[in-house]
This record gives sequence, C-alpha cells and structure tokens, in this order.
Amino acid sequence: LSLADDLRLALDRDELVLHYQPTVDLATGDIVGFEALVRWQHPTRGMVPPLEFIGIAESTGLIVPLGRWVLAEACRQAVAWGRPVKMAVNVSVRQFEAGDLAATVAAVLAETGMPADQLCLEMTESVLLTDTDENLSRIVGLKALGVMLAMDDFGTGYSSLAYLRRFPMDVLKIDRSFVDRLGSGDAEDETLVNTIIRLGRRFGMLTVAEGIENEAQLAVLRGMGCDYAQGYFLSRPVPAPEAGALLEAGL
Ligand code: G
Ligand code: G
Ligand code: MN
Ligand code: NA
Repeated sequence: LSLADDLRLALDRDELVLHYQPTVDLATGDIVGFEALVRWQHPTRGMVPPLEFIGIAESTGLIVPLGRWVLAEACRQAVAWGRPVKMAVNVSVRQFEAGDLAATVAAVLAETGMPADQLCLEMTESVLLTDTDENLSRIVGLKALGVMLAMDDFGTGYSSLAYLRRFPMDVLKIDRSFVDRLGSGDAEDETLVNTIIRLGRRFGMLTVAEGIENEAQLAVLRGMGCDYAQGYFLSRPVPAPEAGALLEAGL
C-alpha cells in the first residue's frame, strides 16, 4: 500500500492525533490558547510528521475529510478543557478552495459547542495570493461565523502588503525565520520584526511571534510589545493530557 492508501485508512482507524502548542501572552505569561498540530501514528512507520503527509492529503483531496476531522477534534478538546481557551487550526489552500469551508466550520461549531470567537483559522499567504472575488467571499463567509482568522508564516510568501487592507485578518503570525535572528544584537533583524509588529498593530491585528527558542528572543519581543508568543522555549507541541495540565498549572 502507498502512503496515500494508508492515509485514506488512517482516518477510519483513528491513527491521527493532535498535539497542542501553547500560545502565551507576553505581558502576563498566561497561556491564552493552543495551536493544534496533526500527527499520524502509523502502525508500522511510527510517527509520521505532517510535512510528509499534508502534501499527499492535498493532492489526493483527503485534506477535506482530514481537515474536517482536525477542526472537530480541536474544538471538541477545547470545549472539554472546560475553560475559555483559544484554539488555532491550520487550514491549507486546497481545503480553503475545495467545498464549502464555512459550512463545515459552522457544522463543527454547532456539533461541538465551541464558541466561534475561540476558534482561529490559520492560513498562509498562499491562500490569499489568489486575490480573487471568490476568495474574498470565502473569507467574508468565514468571518461572518465570528471565527478569528490568522495570517500564518507572515513575511515568507510572495504577496504584496495590499491584501492586509483587503482581507479582514485578526491575527498576524510572524514567521520564525525572523524570530530566529532576534536577540543576537543585529539591528536590522530587530527593525524588521519591530516593523511587522507595528504594521499588525496599525491594522488592528494581534501579533504572534513563532519559534521562540530562547530567553533573549522572548525579552526582545516583549520589549517590542508583541502580543503573544509560541516556541520550543515556552513549550513544544504536546499531547492533549499534557496540554490540559499546562492549562491548569501554567508554564
Ligand atoms: O507540526 P509541525 O509540527 O511539524 O507542522 C509542520 C507543518 O504542518 C506546519 O506548516 C503546519 O502548519 C502543518 N500542519 C500541522 N498540522 C496541520 C493541520 O492540521 N492541517 C494543515 N493543513 N496543516 C498542518
Ligand atoms: O507552519 P506553521 O507555523 O503552522 O507550523 C508550525 C511549525 O513550527 C510546527 O512544525 C511546529 O512544530 C514548529 N515549531 C513550533 N515552535 C518551534 C520552535 O520554537 N522552533 C522550531 N524550529 N519549530 C517550531
Ligand atoms: Mn500555524
Ligand atoms: Na507559521
């Protein structure tokens, strides 16, 4: 069987699991939410990382049922924790463009009881690269549900800045390639990140820095007034029980 055949079966066999990476308020240190990241516990290959199967899921169309499962599982878990917590879910281009994502999200919110404003859908610039009326109406349809929308990996795509004013995004996630070089005293890198934070703020967006791996980066971002942060220094993505424990006890 090919990996694609296996993936088709994986959904039915409950081989997919979600890990959750905390999003931390830089001002208070509190966990405000999590990003759900899918993993595949393959019966013979072991843990298969998403980079190896999201592409296959997209090219086979399996991303649609897989994406629906991820949405439902992430929402179900957020509600099960029994306290207000934001849950961010990654949405790939194919999932955004195939079928009616807004209808799927509406159904998942209804069946899980997840409050719409606690769900955040993360999209990369490639989703917005096709700056068509159809894509705009898809975005508007999602916004109408009351969910939050995040621009993931900001700064790495080919896009112009024009879509920031065209698409109503709520969250700007600063790509970790920019965060990587912070705290080493390079003035240009600091200027770049500072400018992105100000840009986000100016457009009324929450800013989230990704990939924080040390204290120095954290301090620089806090000083710049970045709202939230994620990264191995704070916590790796962890299974649901560990995430629940972090939510109870704090970091
Ligand atoms: O989770 P890392 O832990 O390895 O994730 C690698 C890549 O896979 C990231 O770009 C991430 O956005 C993507 N990814 C992880 N989980 C999902 C998911 O549920 N759906 C989609 N579309 N992408 C995901
Ligand atoms: O593309 P997206 O931003 O959704 O993917 C997040 C990816 O970044 C996941 O693969 C996640 O495991 C990874 N990640 C999260 N924190 C860190 C970090 O501090 N360093 C590195 N190198 N990767 C991280
Ligand atoms: Mn993401
Ligand atoms: Na990202």
